[in-house]
Formats: sequence, structure tokens, C-alpha cells
Amino acid sequence: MRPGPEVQGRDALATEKPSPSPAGLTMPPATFLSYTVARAPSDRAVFTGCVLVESRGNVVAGEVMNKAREIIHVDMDAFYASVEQLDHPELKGKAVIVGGDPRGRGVVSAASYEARKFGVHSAMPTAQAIRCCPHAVLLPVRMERYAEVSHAIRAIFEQYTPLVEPISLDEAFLDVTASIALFGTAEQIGRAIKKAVLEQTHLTASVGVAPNKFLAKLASDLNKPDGFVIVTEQNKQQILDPLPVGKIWGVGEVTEKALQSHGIRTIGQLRASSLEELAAIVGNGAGELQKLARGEDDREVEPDRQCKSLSSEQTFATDIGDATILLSVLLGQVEEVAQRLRQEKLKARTVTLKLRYGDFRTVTRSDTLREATSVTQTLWATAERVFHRWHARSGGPLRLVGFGVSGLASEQAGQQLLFRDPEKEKLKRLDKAVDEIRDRYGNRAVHRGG
Ligand code: TTP
Ligand code: MG
Ligand code: MG
Repeated sequence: MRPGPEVQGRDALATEKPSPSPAGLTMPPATFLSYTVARAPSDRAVFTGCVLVESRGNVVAGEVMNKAREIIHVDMDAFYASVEQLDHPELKGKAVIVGGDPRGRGVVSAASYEARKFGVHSAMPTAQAIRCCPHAVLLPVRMERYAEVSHAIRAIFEQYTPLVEPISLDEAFLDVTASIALFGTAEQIGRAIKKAVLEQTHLTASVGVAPNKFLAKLASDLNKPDGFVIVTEQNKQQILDPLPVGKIWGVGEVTEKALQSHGIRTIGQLRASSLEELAAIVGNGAGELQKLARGEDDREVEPDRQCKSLSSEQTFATDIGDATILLSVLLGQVEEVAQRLRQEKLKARTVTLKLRYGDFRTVTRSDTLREATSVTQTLWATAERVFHRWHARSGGPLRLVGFGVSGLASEQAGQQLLFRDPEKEKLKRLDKAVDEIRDRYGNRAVHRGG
């Protein structure tokens, strides 16, 4: 299908949008029920998208068509060092180095901006760093703690788009093209994310907003720390041209030196050079490099499947304590999530129930399967078991029930081809038949007996 004219769904959506918060932004959704994007293969990254979101109990749906991509890149400032300053408040505003032992061959992992003034930077031998900045406090790397903070920021990103590509513990790309129909402009989303990160982690992030990954990453780095830079099609050349060629993602020291020796120091000079001249210096990569110099990049944001989860949840008008009703809601959710797993050619190992009481106290109860699956019957049996365990121990009237799966893997991963399990094959055939009926006649067309 060819992309249609600019957004018929967006207008429809405008009336359904939850009312804006005082900051002029809509609230982040509770769950993304579905969010699919299909792109037309073109340089300008035109794409067709569809968003269906449950936000505070309301289902809102939107469609975005024929829009240029909107990408956000978030990178935490002096990440490991900032986390240490957070956990040791007496180190705030001081020179802090996180790294290995200076007596061995330890190197600097991160340096606070106070230490950087003295020339300390990542990957420098710790011994040398201490010589540059003798008053700095040196601390060892605490990976688990940084991973914990990393989790928290990722959870914030995922409230705005499921298209999150983590690059490392402290940074990620977000494709927010379709999210704009729900939360305001890419700039507003970027600012909301920056604010949420500060409020929830007490750490600063630098944010770049741009039409592609290359420009977004460049933008987040331009005004560090605590930066917020927007690069557009209009201002990109003006921003790029004066920058040294080394700012291009992928241009390492060797390439930079080679370019410099031919008088190409800035991105502007790179853009102006002829393809032949450039090919003589860098070989095959010349065309790609020139595209980047013009601020063009059509790489997609690739969400990390392993970290992804799928879920469905429902808020009730009045609290429900009846286990039979709760189980029937849960069954519907299991069927929906399982079908989506199969649609996305995924299987899951961990099953989680989310249970919210009338007073908003929320608990989650999980179980991990021995083997990942997308078979409804297996997921349902697990969900039911987890539910009964919760019900026997605590129970109580609920205002919300949710079902989610995580620990995702692709359908083919670890598949045993030699020993087929006939019982499992039968269940898979049943799922396929049910999926076909639901596809054709809607989700309500067929339900299993619980
Ligand atoms: P970066 O984002 O590159 O650096 P940073 O967050 O310390 O500083 P800023 O982004 O403000 O410039 O890397 C993130 C973390 O990754 C960093 O805090 C520590 C770790 N790291 C290393 O362990 N070794 C390295 O060589 C680099 C560059 C980073
Ligand atoms: Mg960083
Ligand atoms: Mg980083």
C-alpha cells in the first residue's frame, strides 16, 4: 500500500487525546498495546505508522502517514561519575574519577566534568589521570548500580515510544515519529524525557532531536552537559559545516588524520570535496561519508528485542474481587499478548501479572518458564498458576489487572527440529486456527474456555 495523504488519522486522534497536563504535554501511556511502523524505502524516510495506546485506562488510537522521521538521542552526562556523585552527595561539584587501579594498568571509565577541566578523560590510564588532577577522588566501577539506573532511564524512554535502541548503558536512540500524534512535538517529547530523567534519577541527560540518527547523536553531544539541541533540515548544514570531521560517527583517529593530511578538516570541507578525491583517501566509504557530511542518514532505530516486553492491562470502573471475573479478563489478555507474540515471530520465557488494588498499591507476580513459548495454552496455564498463588496468599478487590511477557527471543531460537512434541504441535495448530479467525472477524470472535 502506498502511503496516503498526510494524516487522516491524526485529526481523528486530536479529539481523543487525553487532556494536556499543565506543562502542555499529554501524560505518558500506561502500555503500548500495539505500535507498528512500516516504512516506504526512501531516502527521506517517509513512513506509515499506527499507534494504539492505553493511556490512563483510555484506549487512544492514531495513525501517522507520510511523515519524515523524528529521532531523539539521549546520553547521560559523565554517567558513572554522576551516579557516584549521586550516591556520595559529599562528592557533588568535585572532581571524581571512576576507573581501575592506578598501580596496575587501570584506565579511566568516566570523569566528572570537574575533573575534565584538568584534562582527564575516559580511556586515559588512571595513573596519568591522577597526575593531571591530584585532588580527584578515585572510585571503582560499580556496574550493577549503573545498570540499575540504566534500567530506570530505559523505562522512561519506553513510555514515549516502543522504538528504543539502547547503544550502551547511558544512551539510546528513540524513533518518536508516530508518538508525536500522542504527546506533542519531538521537541516537547525530548524535553519531557529530559525532565522525567532528572526527576526520577536526579541525574542530567543531554538530548538531541533531529531527523535522523547521525544528526540526533551529534546534537546530544553539542551542548553537554545538560544539553538540549535541535537539528532540523533547515539548520543542519549551518551546524555541521564548521565541525571537525572527527565529529562524524565512525570517523576514527586514523581516518581523521588521513583527511586532515589532504586539507579536509571540517565537515564543510568534506561536503565540498569531490567523490573521486575522497575515494582516493578513504576508499569505499567515500559516498557514505559524503552523505553524512550532508546530514543524510537513513539507518533505522532498531529496538532491542531481548529487552522488550509485551503486555496488556485493563482498569475497571469499580474494584473487582471475584476471582472468576478476574480470571476471564486475564484469559483475554493472555490470548491477546500470545497472538501478538506469534505475529511478531517471538516467544517469551517470563510471565508477569500486574495487580493493582483499590488504593493504587500495585504488585507484580512472575514466573519463568523452562523454555520460551508463544503457545497460548502454556502461557495461560502459567498465568493461571501465578494468579491462584497470589489469590490464595493475599487476593483482594482489584482496580487493574495486567498480563505481560518478557525474556523474548525469536521464534526460531533454540528450536529442536529432531524431536517434535506432538502435543505441542497440536496446540500450535490450534493457535494458528484461532489467530486466523480473530484476524478475520476480530478479537471477540473466538475465546477459549478458561
Ligand atoms: P559516555 O557517554 O561516552 O561518557 P560519559 O557519560 O561518562 O560522559 P558524557 O557522555 O557526558 O561525555 O560513556 C558512558 C559511560 O560508559 C561512562 O560514564 C563510563 C563508560 N565508559 C567506559 O567505561 N570507558 C570508555 O572509554 C567510555 C568512553 C565510557
Ligand atoms: Mg554519557
Ligand atoms: Mg554514552
